[in-house]
Amino acid sequence: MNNAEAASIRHDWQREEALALFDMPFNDLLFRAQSVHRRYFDPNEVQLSTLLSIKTGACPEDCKYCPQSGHYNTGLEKEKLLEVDKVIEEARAARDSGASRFCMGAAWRSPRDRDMPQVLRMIREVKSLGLETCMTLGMLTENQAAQLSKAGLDYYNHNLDTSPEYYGEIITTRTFQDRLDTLANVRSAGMKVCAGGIIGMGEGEKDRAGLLVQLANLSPQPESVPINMLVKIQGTPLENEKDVDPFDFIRTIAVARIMMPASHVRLSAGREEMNDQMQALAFLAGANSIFYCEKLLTTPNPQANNDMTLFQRLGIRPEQRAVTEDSEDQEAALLRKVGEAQTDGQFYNAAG
Ligand code: SAM
Ligand code: DTB
Ligand code: SF4
Repeated sequence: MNNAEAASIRHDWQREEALALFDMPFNDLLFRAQSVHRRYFDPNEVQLSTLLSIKTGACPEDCKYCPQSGHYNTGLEKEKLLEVDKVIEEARAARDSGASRFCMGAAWRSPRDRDMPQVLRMIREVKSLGLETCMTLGMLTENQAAQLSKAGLDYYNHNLDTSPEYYGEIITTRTFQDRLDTLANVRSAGMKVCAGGIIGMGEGEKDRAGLLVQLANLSPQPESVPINMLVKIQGTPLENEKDVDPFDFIRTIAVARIMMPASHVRLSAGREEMNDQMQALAFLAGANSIFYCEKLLTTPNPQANNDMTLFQRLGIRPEQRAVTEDSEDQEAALLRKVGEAQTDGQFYNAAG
């Protein structure tokens, strides 16, 4: 990013301005988002992050969307903190199938001090494979954030989820301010911030605008902005929520791209419910990252082969991680994946 690009990033967004973007004609909005996107990114590159649940279920928080909350009966099988070796095995497989970042998620309100040594070992080992590291473990104290950063954690994911006004409708066991406090601790410990939200929880357009204003006005803006479409989970209070209009979801991506021009915007949960055309529109609107794994934390996600086939059809390349000795291996692995998808007959043969 050059100086002019950095200087044009704003931290004084007003909700009315964000709402005005949402209200633009769809084609005008997409054109503007794509124009911004091209000033900051290669429009044909998408970053791949693989996700692994390192501790599953029985969470004390009451997030109304979440299959892992202990407050609802979702039939989920709980799992205690995974052994480091198991995590390494999964991280190596992610690297070999072309992911550049490995994200580890735990169903905690916040990590306990006695879990920290195991968590820190995970970070060191995953990093030594040449992958970028990301964790999402709930709220962090300053001291915990410093420990994670020192072990080599590149990114911390902590979502604001929705607008400050709607937050209390979705979660009562913590406040919006608690989320902001953790994000501040992550920043001051020197880690990159991954923060976004969920669309489809019954919120209005003003809440979507309010969420994006909160994210964009963080200074610096989050490097990574996951936009999740609610995965409706039986047993949670949001199980019968109405479907999001796909165009409204795409609008949210486009507005995020315009307001946070230099951030990676991730097309996150919900891709199982999206057809290829909708995903292509999301990339056109400025999404340039996905979760690349057959399972998110507890719910299904598209198969790697299907993602590679879609990328091939759209001429999209996976973004390579910063050059390391292993990057040639990574390229070879990706070519192999594409080759496998071709032999599986997944590609449309234009030659007949
Ligand atoms: N417990 C930690 C926390 O809440 O910060 C980390 C894990 S939590 C599962 C990570 C994020 O996943 C949540 O903040 C939420 O945005 C997203 N998420 C959880 N359940 C979801 C669902 N059913 N649909 C879409 N996104 C979901
Ligand atoms: C994020 O924004 N989405 C991911 C990740 N950060 C941790 C989680 C999505 C979870 C979807 C429901 C599940 O699989 O449990
Ligand atoms: Fe727990 Fe995180 Fe799920 Fe909330 S979103 S219930 S904090 S795992």
